[in-house]
Amino acid sequence: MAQPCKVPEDLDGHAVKDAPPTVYYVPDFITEAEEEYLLQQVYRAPKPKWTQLSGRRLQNWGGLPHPKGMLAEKLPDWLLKYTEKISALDAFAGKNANHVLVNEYKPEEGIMPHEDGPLYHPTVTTISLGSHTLLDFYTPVDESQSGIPQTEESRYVLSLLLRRRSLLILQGEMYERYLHGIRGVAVDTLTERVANLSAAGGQVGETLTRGTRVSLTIRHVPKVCRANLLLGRK
Ligand SMILES: O=C(O)CCC(=O)C(=O)O
Repeated sequence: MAQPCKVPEDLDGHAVKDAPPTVYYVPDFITEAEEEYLLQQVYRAPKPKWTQLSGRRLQNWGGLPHPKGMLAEKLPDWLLKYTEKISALDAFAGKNANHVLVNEYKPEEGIMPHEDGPLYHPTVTTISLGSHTLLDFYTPVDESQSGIPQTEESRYVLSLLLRRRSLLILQGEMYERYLHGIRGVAVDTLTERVANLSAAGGQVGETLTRGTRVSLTIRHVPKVCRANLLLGRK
């Protein structure tokens, strides 16, 4: 199979300094062979594993997150390898990643700006496969400013260019305060608002045509046991 993926010795060297704390962007976290292998595994999953949503489809691995915690299920080996590698970077403050969401976006598909919520706090990590995307960040609607129209455009803060095979780690303010989303476009134009432009090897004014992108969103979700879930206990 594929070569082992590269674990960066010093994550600090991958911090995106032009974004609020904390973003790490690791280009070429996995090799081309690993990317191909992961895509094969994603597309080998049985059809019922996919859930079609508007603008994307997804697979859920590791258990169904619930506000009280997750009834954990064993991850398949092809995902376990990556949850372990990323946990070894100490991305989850000593905890182990145990949940993976696989999202597939065709060109012109995306995801509305949203927060992931406190359950996954404080870290989300993403491996991108098959195509780049731009992940856009927004301030939340400010309820105290009800007289002023707050459009997506006026709340837009910055973007991150996620190249295929890269790893993104989001923590702290970037995770807790800002909403994130992906515009449903076929072509991205890079601007000076792309905070990791040089780390991702992009140039202002460059246009990038989207292909089908598969993202592996890897997190730690607190577990709950079935009895406690039924009794409403954590
Ligand atoms: O595909 C991505 O990189 C983002 C996915 C996401 O925001 C989500 O699943 O909540």
